[in-house]
Amino acid sequence: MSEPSCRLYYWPSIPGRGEFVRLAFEDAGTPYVDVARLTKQEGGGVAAMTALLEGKGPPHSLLPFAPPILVWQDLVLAQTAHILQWLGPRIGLAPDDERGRLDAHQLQLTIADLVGEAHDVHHPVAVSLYYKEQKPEALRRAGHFTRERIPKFLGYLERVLERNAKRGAPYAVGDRASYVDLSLFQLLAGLRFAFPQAMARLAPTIPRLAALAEEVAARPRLRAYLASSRRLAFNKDGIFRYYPELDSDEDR
Ligand SMILES: N[C@@H](CCC(=O)N[C@@H](CS)C(=O)NCC(=O)O)C(=O)O
Repeated sequence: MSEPSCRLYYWPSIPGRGEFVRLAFEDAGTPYVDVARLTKQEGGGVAAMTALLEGKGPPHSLLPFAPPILVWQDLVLAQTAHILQWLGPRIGLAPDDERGRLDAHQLQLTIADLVGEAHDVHHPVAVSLYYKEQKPEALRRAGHFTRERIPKFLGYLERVLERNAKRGAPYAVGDRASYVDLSLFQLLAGLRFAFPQAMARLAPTIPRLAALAEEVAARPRLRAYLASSRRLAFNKDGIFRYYPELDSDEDR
């Protein structure tokens, strides 16, 4: 992509939804500016992101609701799947044909749904409350999430891979890796971090997803990125959080 670089605005201390966008840039080797992770002196920090959310972005651009936000020239895009739908074809990480691109977008939206549900496990009542203020509800939600929702979503995604494998490709869409495959890697990494027991139980049912995640992690640029300090670790502030009690085998 031509200069100037895209500017990504996302919370600086969590991988979160921003990571789905970072992975695409990193895999493509496309330069980008991770604005909120720069210092204030460098024109970054959370204040720069807040300014964008307050409408201080390029004139005539749509006001974004929440990060991640991508800015390129006077274009301001929010919503992770929407960002990737725009970015993917420009950096060689989307199918060439329209149908393939539509399929990729549909899968990315499905991934976004699961990401949202993973978040809601530790925040089932309100985003504005702490986890400890909604723990009984979280425990109840976690049981349903790990026993019903993760298997349903991942079972579906496994079947998608199985169908594409019949056409000879070990990817979600088309015959080469797309941003969806990178997102599937990140989704699995997050779920394994947050729900290790549930994911271990489920492992025999998702061999293709597991193999794809390994292949994605071994892609040369991503392998280097994952080993670098640019890659943020999962933690207790992000979307994928590990609370042992939410990953328990107990019936609730
Ligand atoms: N559907 C949006 C969700 C965006 C979102 O919820 N962003 C979070 C950070 S991961 C946020 O800061 N939300 C603020 C809020 O919902 O009030 C997407 O996929 O990008």
